[in-house]
Amino acid sequence: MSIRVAIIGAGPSGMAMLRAFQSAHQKGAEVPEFVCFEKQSDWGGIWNYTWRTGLDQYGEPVHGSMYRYLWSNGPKECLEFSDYTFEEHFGQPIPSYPPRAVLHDYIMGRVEKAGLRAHVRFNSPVRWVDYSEETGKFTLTVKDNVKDALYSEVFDYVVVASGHFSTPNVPHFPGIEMFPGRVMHAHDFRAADEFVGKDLLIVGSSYSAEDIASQCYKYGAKSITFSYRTRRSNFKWPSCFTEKPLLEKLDGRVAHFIDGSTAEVDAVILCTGYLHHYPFLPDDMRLKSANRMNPPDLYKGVVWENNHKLFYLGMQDQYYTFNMFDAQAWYVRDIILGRIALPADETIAADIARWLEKEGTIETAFDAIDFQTDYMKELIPATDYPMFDLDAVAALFKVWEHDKERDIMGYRDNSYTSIMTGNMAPPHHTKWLEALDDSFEAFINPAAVAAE
Ligand code: FAD
Ligand code: NA7
Repeated sequence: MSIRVAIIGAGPSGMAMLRAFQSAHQKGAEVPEFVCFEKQSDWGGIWNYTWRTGLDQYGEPVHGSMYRYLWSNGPKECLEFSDYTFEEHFGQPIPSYPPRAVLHDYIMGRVEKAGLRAHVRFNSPVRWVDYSEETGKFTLTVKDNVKDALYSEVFDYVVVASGHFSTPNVPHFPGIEMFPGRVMHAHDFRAADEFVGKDLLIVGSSYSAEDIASQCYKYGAKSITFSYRTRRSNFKWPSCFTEKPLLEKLDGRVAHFIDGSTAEVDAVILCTGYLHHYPFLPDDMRLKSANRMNPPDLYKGVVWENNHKLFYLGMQDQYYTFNMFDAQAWYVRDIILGRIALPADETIAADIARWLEKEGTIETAFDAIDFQTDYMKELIPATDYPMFDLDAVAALFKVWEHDKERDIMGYRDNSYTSIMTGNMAPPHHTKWLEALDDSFEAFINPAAVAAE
């Protein structure tokens, strides 16, 4: 029987794995049979917007955490594929901060062009993965949701690409059960419209908190009160924003904070992050991690230390995204193809320890950017993924951090030069704060939308 590879998830990471195999095949290499299992009815992962929350039509937990009006929160120039540029996809340079639908179109464009859809089994959540020491093979149990039937198949390698920003981390605060307004986690946030004219409490101080607060302000929320646990943000928020320390309790509509201050609010949005959650994996193969730059037990961030036929993609906290998933997928592909030989177990352990120690030295956002840049520098030269100027990407991430500090509501109006093509992005036709239509057409072809 030929070698078989199972990929769990057809989000950007799983799609990178598909593309990595196809790229090798295109260049004449013999590649194994690869099958991707995707629980949603389409690919694109978290970029595949769904209006649903809670459970989907088959009773599966809804994967999507993205909302309407989401625009990229980082410059597209930092995530561009080096083998498929934005210009190649759109036929022209486009502005630096596209809305979700535009980025979704871009990531799908590469795999559609490569004809990879046939490798994906949709509506197919992986329920369980077993590994047999005797045969050295994995057995995957999969649910075919359309046929409403379970089945099993055997594979030589498994690549876990199921994402880690989907299962909400939901802390409890005393009194929250009696709160008379809306309480939700960021995972279930879909549109800012319902919060027009409302006073909002947003718990958390990271990306989801800052972006959901910005969206709600943009679409007409009356006030935003942030509650941070560890650190307040560095941003200059509009005057209707307040930053408070940790929420202590809720008493009716009144939120009490640990410094003794209070605020009366209409709704609570918990932007308290996500759990690494792999309910289809047994303990000895399951990554247990917080959201961090260097998840444990993974050699080069991808190879499971105790079973070198099991891989994880995209499990790091992310500055780099799409091109990092590529770097990882190409690396994993080359291990499977026998182009990269894994060293002895002691060397693997020492390398994991080296990265762990390096992670311990991260103090600032710039340190984290440099850390992930160094990681990219280690992965890409090991494969034929087209190298690009990683120092330029790191520098751009730092410019982006400064742009946000300078103007949190206006940073998306900036334009940058593509590291891949050297071409400058045009400014968007409308300032982000005034751009209420986030559709693909309004962004790419506004003249046509205006003519309608
Ligand atoms: P995902 O996109 O989560 O895809 C995982 C896939 O696995 C999904 O399709 C899921 O259905 C499938 N799956 C899960 N479990 C199973 C199973 N048991 N069986 C079969 N299939 C399964 N990144 C950026 O670069 N720019 C941004 O602006 C940005 N904004 C973000 C905003 C939000 C709200 C969130 C949550 C994330 C954002 N990200 C952003 C980061 C985002 O996580 C990455 O861009 C990217 O989507 C990660 O890709 P992935 O394939 O690893 O995971
Ligand atoms: P992150 O970046 O993991 O941040 C989680 C936030 O939630 C962070 O501010 C945490 O504070 C806070 N948190 C976690 N638990 C608690 C409790 N118990 N109480 C109060 N605050 C808490 O997740 P995000 O959702 O912001 O971002 C994830 C991705 O989604 C990212 O890629 C974005 O682009 C979109 P801490 O600093 O740990 O004290």
